[in-house]
Amino acid sequence: MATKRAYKFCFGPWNISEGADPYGPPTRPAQTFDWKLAKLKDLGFDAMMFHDDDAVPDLDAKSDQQVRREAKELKKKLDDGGIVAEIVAPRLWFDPRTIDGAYTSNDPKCRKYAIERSLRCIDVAKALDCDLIVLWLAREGSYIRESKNARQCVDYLVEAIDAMLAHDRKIRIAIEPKPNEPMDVAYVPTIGHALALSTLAADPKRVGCLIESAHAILAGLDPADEIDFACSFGKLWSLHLNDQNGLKFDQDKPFGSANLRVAFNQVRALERNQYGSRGEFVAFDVHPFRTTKVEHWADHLVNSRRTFLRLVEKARTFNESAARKLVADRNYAALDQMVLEHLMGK
Ligand code: XUL
Ligand code: MN
Repeated sequence: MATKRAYKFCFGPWNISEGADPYGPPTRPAQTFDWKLAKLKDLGFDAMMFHDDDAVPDLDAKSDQQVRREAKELKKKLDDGGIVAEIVAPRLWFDPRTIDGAYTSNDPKCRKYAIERSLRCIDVAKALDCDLIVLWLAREGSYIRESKNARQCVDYLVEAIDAMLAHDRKIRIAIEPKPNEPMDVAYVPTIGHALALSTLAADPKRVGCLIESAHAILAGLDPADEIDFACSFGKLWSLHLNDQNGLKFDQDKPFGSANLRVAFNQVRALERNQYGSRGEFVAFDVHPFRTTKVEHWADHLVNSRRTFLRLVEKARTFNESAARKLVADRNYAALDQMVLEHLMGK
């Protein structure tokens, strides 16, 4: 390996979650933002990712001036701790106005709200000195196919993206696709869709993507191939590593927890594309298990980073020339076993 790059890591306040699920209440007490930030620093992570209202709580109820002031106060707190804000994402799935979609709602007043909220999210990002906005298009899709016009919805999405690009000439947008949950069927389910959408934007150079391992798996894809695909276009600007055990609810398991080989191949793809060399971060969008005790609250983050770094070692010590010979000989049985032996420690 010619370059031995170091990676930079981050997570969001929502990744120290309290354990509630649709069937039961929290299993751990709520913690303050300051506690979470202190934890992030103690664990030696480099950056924090934010939703707009993680940065400025209850932002819809506040004036523009107040939002900017609180964002600046947060910036100072981050600076004091030597932590940067990696991304800011508009949370467009909680408000009653986003019940039937945000940018693609059938109601023009709701679409207007979604765009205005996104512009405020950009103001928050600017105050945090962050130029990357993440769009997880949570409710852009349908529960009932006939309820929306999907052709029209593509135009709505482009309109919203263009409004954001015009609001600030410096910001970039990374679309985070997910095929389902909360929607039955999402309009932007894969990286191919995200990148195709970017070509319709007013300034396609400023629209890229974020890959989340679990979301790719939910789309029936291999996240490593999604990484290579996005990197072929120079569009992988952020990353949510985690794991997912098959096609069910979005699990956000620790990285490598369900399928170590799929995790290995993601790391190999990141290595060959030199992910991180242009300042990109590795984020873990992972959650503690519901059963996790308070004293083990951040272990899923520490474990994900540890697994990632162990797999970087594995990728760097993989016998590439032996693998190439097996490929040339079309001896994929031996190649398959060689990968397993390598992962098992030989
Ligand atoms: C949802 C998800 C979100 C985004 C940020 O599945 O991954 O946490 O990463 O809005
Ligand atoms: Mn995510």
